[in-house]
Amino acid sequence: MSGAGAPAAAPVDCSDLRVAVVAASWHERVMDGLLAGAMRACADHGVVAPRVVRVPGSFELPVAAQALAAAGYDAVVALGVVIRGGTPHFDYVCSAATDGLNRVALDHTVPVGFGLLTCDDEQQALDRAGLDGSREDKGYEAAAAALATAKVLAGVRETPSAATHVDAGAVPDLG
Ligand code: DLZ
Repeated sequence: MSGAGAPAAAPVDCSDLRVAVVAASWHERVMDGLLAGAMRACADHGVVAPRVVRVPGSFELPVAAQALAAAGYDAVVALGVVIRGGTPHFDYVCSAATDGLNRVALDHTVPVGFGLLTCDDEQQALDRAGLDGSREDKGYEAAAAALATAKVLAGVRETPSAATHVDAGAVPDLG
């Protein structure tokens, strides 16, 4: 999967949202970049004092995300880096983290930003970490996606049946 095709969206005001970031601790330099990117996204969207929780590894991200969702946060951003080694361990950690985070989002109807890098080597991770010289800023992207989705969900809850958006390709209701 390449980063091409990502939407260019202006930050929306999220100053009314409670936001938590859960970050694993393996691969410190990459994690520092991801966490800084997520915090930059929160600031750009007006989030006040996002809560940051650290866990040991990416395998632990879902249980912490679940606790944060259950505690009432409107959006959770999950950050981690898993680097492929010589055994199938990589696949187990990646799929447990991915499936677990998705389950938290669906069970709690809370967006969980997916800032988990699953890389063949450290250079691939550095390229995506939002550091000087990185090509991409996945921590920022994951946080921005969670915040934008939280605003969408808030709008759905406020006006569950309103037709508030018709895009250019939509067929008008003539009835
Ligand atoms: C054990 C392990 C390994 C080998 N590699 C990584 C990694 O690259 N990134 C990461 O976030 N965590 C790794 N872990 C730790 C597991 O995620 C988990 O913390 C341990 O298996 C303990 O449950």
